[in-house]
Amino acid sequence: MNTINTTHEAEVHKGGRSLSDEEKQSIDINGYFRIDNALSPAQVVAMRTRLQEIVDIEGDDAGLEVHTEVGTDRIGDLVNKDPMFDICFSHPRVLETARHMLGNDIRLSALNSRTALPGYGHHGLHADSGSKVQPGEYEKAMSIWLLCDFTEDNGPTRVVPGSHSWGKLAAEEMDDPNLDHPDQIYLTGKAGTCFVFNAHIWHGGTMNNSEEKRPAIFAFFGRRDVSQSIDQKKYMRPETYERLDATARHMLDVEGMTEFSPADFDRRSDQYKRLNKDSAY
Ligand SMILES: O=C(O)CCC(=O)C(=O)O
Repeated sequence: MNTINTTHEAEVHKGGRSLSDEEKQSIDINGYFRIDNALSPAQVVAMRTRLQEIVDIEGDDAGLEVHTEVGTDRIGDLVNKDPMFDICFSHPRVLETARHMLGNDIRLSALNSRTALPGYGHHGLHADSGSKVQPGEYEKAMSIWLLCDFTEDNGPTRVVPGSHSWGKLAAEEMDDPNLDHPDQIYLTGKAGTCFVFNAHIWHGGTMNNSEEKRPAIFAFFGRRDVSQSIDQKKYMRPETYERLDATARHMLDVEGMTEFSPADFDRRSDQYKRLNKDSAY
């Protein structure tokens, strides 16, 4: 038995029961899976509060590591911004689901947040991997962590069940991927729920028609032979590295680091100091 399998079994054990055959079959067919109570109510409140603090501190720099988008608050690289987010890349059932989709040898690709502001948030249907893959050759899996209840009104994520296995892109198949797909469903659920979905599934944000923000964290996983959205080694801060255990370092693929290059990130180092100064964690 190799290290990865041993780690995997330990994680499953810590997290209680592992996926049943029925659950695995549903994941294979539908391309997504719901995990209730992945976060406690206290974690939800703490994360929501911290995301807002980070957005306020980062200002116009927020999201620059990955992507910015009008009408949303996006934050990149949450790995290095507060340890409270570590659960999003270490939750046993989430990892087991991602491994069921991709195979055992996975790593974190990126850990970001996206908060749809009132009146915004709609996306065209898309896959988070630009390439068309055949069933069983899946490269990436996404997990979305609900930091408020997702209702039909406040901009829940939509997915087209089964589309991960079609080997086709929404942009090629639909006249207008911004429109509804006849088979789409909304991923609604209580705050603290985590949906894990095959990143090849056609999905997208929807319009937040409520008066409140719709915050969520996205932990993106990929096969280890596929490039990361954020090169975790380049972004790794020495203090983050220190606190991560061997399993977490393996998940981020940053094991054995002896040199860090904060010079590359001078512009941001003050920002990181400010982020960490008042952290209660
Ligand atoms: O925020 C959402 O509901 C979906 C986000 C999404 O699909 C994306 O950022 O690619």
